[in-house]
Amino acid sequence: MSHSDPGSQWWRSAVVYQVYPRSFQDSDGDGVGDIPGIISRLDYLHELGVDVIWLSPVYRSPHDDNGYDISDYEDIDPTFGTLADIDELIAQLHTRGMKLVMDLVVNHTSDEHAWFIDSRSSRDSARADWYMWHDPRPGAVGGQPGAEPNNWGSFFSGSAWQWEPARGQYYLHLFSRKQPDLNWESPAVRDAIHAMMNRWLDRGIDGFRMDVINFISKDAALPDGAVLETGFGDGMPFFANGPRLQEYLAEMKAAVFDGRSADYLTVGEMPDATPELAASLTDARTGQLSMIFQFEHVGLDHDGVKWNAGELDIRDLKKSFGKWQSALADHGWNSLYWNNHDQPRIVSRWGNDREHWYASATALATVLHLHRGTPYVYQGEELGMTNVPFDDISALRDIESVNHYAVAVDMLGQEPAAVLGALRAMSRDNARTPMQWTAEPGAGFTAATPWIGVNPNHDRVNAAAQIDDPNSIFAHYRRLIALRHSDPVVVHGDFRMLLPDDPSVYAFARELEGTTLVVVANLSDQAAPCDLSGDDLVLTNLPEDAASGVLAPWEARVYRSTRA
Ligand code: TEU
Repeated sequence: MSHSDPGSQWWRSAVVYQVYPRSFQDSDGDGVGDIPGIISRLDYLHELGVDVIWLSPVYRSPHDDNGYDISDYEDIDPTFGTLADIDELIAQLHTRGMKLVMDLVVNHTSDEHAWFIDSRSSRDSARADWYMWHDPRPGAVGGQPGAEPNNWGSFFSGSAWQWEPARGQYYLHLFSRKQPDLNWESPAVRDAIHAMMNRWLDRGIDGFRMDVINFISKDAALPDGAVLETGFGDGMPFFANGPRLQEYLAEMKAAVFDGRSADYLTVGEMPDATPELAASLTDARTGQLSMIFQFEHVGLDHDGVKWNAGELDIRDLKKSFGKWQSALADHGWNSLYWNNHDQPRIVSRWGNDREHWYASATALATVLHLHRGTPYVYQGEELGMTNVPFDDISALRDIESVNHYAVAVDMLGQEPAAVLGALRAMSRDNARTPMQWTAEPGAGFTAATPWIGVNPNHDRVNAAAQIDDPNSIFAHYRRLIALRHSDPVVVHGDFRMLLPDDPSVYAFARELEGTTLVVVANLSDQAAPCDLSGDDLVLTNLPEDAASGVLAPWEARVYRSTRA
């Protein structure tokens, strides 16, 4: 990523499409998606108009966390294909003028990575300090409850520490015990990661999405955190946005990107990042990343425990997005997303996937894509894919969901039906069911038994029913992407929030050199008064003529005005 010429930042006008490889397209009949399957669908993505694929991990992995537990960064897991397949994907994308961003998961590896096998073997091994090894609490007996170095809990339930008898020490795992955290204090760890990244760039990829990259610098004191309802401590204040984070990212930029003439897309996934940190990290003049994924908006409908999620007040959303737009307005850059493989489907979460499925999906898309920043489309979002009516815990696959159910029901004594209800609303599995290509059994994803069940509504919600329909959600996404590619105001225009206190209408303006776009969207099930408009109606999601002064439920409009 070069900062020498901000204009070279191609990713400011790009739209990124996230592919979750396990669920996108199966080509070899094993019920799991693969790289040849992705290649077979590139014309569909080119038709949609997206510029970049962000590919979730396809590296060798035991799949404890569906590939976010990597055992070899430089080989492809046989489930997904081979290195030759990834080279073909790169070539096929570049032939279409598209790009490939790979997932970089370097806060942790799999416990089956050669590095960890070496490190856990002995305190004197060549990689003894490559992971976060710590002695039991003073005076405690290692391996006994309460002897862990601190009280942090894992994101996937239980303690964040695992006892290793061979070393007489614990290792830290913020996620599953099969995902040990790397020790970024070690220059050898950083050098090995930089070398791996350089070899992937030399292979022809166009950037990285960096998994929980703001967790790589921990507070060396590893203090206990505030005790949560799980009974474990909240370590987030001590491992997120740590003291050496920007130093490590600057070192990575110098070692990997600066010496290259090309400009790369780098997006750091950063739970608990602040606008101030993001403004510094993404500053086109002095920053280290193109953009980050911040998590403030996807935390607005719950109290920090996503299983307690409730309704969203769009005034909170306007306040949050408005803050992030302002904070990064001068020299920074936002990412824009509703969905990814960790979030429930937006049309079910904040839209209305029953009475207003089409209108709410397209209204939410219009609001997001007309903000200043790079939009991300998660596979199936462009079709209005919905959450899944999981009827039993056995239908879920995600370690986070399965572990949560076990803790909530077996340890906390919560009602199974209530826990399943919370999973139906917020489980990551909602985003991970097979891509819905057709109405046939298997949804055109596979002819075999899929690794996770297909959403029963694929008979109605599928690509075949939409790609040739000008009034489909797919067609609306295609129009939004085309507008970004054709109108410089969408990419470069200043942002100004309007009607911040309106409980239903989300409205804002984008302005560039005398041209103004006004976006108005009624994000509610009731008609809403709104007299904002402009000279020309550029885009709308409802075919009826725009009645003045009132927005129908989930009606969205984009107007353009040009000052002489
Ligand atoms: O997610 C990190 C992260 O913040 C998630 O744990 C998120 O907070 C949670 O899923 C919300 O319930 C990244 C990857 O996107 C995720 O798929 C991995 O499980 C995780 O890191 C570990 O690699």
